Amino acid sequence: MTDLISSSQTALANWTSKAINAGWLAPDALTHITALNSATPGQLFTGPERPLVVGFFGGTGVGKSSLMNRLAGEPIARASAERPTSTAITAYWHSSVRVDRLPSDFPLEKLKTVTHDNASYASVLWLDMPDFDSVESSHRQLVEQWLPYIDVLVYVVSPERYRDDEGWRLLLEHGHRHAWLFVINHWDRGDPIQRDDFLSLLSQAGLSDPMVFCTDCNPHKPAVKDDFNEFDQTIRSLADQQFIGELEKLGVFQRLGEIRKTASGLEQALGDSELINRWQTLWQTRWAQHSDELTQAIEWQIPNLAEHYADNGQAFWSAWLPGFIKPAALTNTAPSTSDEQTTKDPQLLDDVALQRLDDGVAAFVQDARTEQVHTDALAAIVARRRADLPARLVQTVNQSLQASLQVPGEAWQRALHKGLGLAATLLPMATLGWAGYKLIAGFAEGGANAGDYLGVNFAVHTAMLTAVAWGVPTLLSHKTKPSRSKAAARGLRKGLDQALLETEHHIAEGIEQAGQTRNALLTELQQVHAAGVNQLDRPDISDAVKRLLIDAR
Ligand SMILES: Nc1nc2c(ncn2[C@@H]2O[C@H](COP(=O)(O)OP(=O)(O)O)[C@@H](O)[C@H]2O)c(=O)[nH]1
Ligand SMILES: [Mg+2]
Repeated sequence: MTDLISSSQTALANWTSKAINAGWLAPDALTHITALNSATPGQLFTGPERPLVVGFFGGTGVGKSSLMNRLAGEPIARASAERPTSTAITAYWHSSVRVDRLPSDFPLEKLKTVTHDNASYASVLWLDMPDFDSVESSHRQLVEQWLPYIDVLVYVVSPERYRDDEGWRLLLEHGHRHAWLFVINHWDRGDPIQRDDFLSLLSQAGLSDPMVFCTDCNPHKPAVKDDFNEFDQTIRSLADQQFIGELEKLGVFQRLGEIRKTASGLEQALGDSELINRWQTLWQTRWAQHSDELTQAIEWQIPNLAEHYADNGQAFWSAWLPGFIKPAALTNTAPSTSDEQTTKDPQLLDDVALQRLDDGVAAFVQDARTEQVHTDALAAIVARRRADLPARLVQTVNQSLQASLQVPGEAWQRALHKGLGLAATLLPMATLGWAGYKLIAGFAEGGANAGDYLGVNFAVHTAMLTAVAWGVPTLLSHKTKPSRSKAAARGLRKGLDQALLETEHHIAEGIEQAGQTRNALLTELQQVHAAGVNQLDRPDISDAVKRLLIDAR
């Protein structure tokens, strides 16, 4: 069972490291898991049977050591009016008990062991702990180190000091990890009203029917009538293997519960199932605003750019080749200083435009931070995608520009222009053909009316007609030639619209991708649970045990 705790803890730690590396959890998330103390009392012993581990815990001078001495029937623990009485843990156990698995980091110099041969207490291991409220912080450290190994905590108070803050803090913090018994010692000075008040405090802390014993352990005068014998009997009755087994199971269940609680805290740190949708909305809202600003930053350049690409012969001829406009001409990101011509070219994405692009993306990442979710994963994906954006934007605009320059004007304009161009070739040829026919036919008729096909008049008429047949369509063709700069401007605008839409999608895809990593991590966490914390059902607890537990279990 304890293997289940350590394997669950390791599996959760591995998962957490993965989530941290993926940028979905803050680097300190792992400390929550390493801070989990997964020890149980059973881990101190090797054998199948073990004693019940009972610890006395309470403030200075309340009489813990005196109580233990009284139970032992001999002065095993140092009890004294001097403060602090002890800096070590006094352990008292039967000589048959083997505590062979003490953790290696336990300070043995702070453990005083006393063995006995009292068979009626063979199944109890007593621990008298130093005062947790001592000025010495090492005392509290020692107490906290031992706490996970204790089944039953006997919280000893005095009639004057049962409202001890420090003890109460420990009770609330560690309460659900132990079974509890309560002793009001110094009962020779006690009053039943104090007992009732203490009971009501305990009930507020989650113990509705706690076992409280009032004792007088003053060794110097005979005890007043008290509950010492009942207390003694209760401990003996609890030191039963079934009860110990139940407590151990409960301890394992409770520690798995702590692992699960830590895990669910980490799970919540990944946000809820709507997180990605909200991020998408945030991005859309941001982009709606920033793409407008980016359009404005580019728009004023479009006439210049259109003029440049309409006139640029090289651009026109190389329009048939892929990548005819060097990216350097459209953006200043490529190193272009060596090329005089290129540096003078107008740029689609100048510094201002690039800054707008960055602002939009950065503003979104900032918006996403308001979600209380670690955004490193998102920021990294968005940054990678942001780096692609200028080249993608330029490519889309280029394609649109090329396409537009290849078909300038409207279809009818192009048809008319083409028709006129054809006419400028065909009509003069027809005219010359007609003149040639006249000449050959005249000769064939035997030279009569030679003036019709020879002579100055004929030549002048033919030349004039040919000139008109060529000149008129040529002129008209020239006049109807669709404007390349308009076509370029249209191509640039269309390309820009498309590129902005693509930019929105490119980042939205990144957000989706982040969401997929998140879902994969969550699925993996479910698998970690299935193999670990979900393996153990809550054990059945007898009423006798329930009475000693704080509700939180
Ligand atoms: N009057 C009275 N004195 C007690 C009682 N129990 C312990 N003492 C005395 O209180 C002092 C502190 O007791 P001790 O057991 O050392 O307290 P610890 O610090 O909680 O271990 C000692 O001088 C004891 O003799 C009690 O029930 N009544
Ligand atoms: Mg003591």
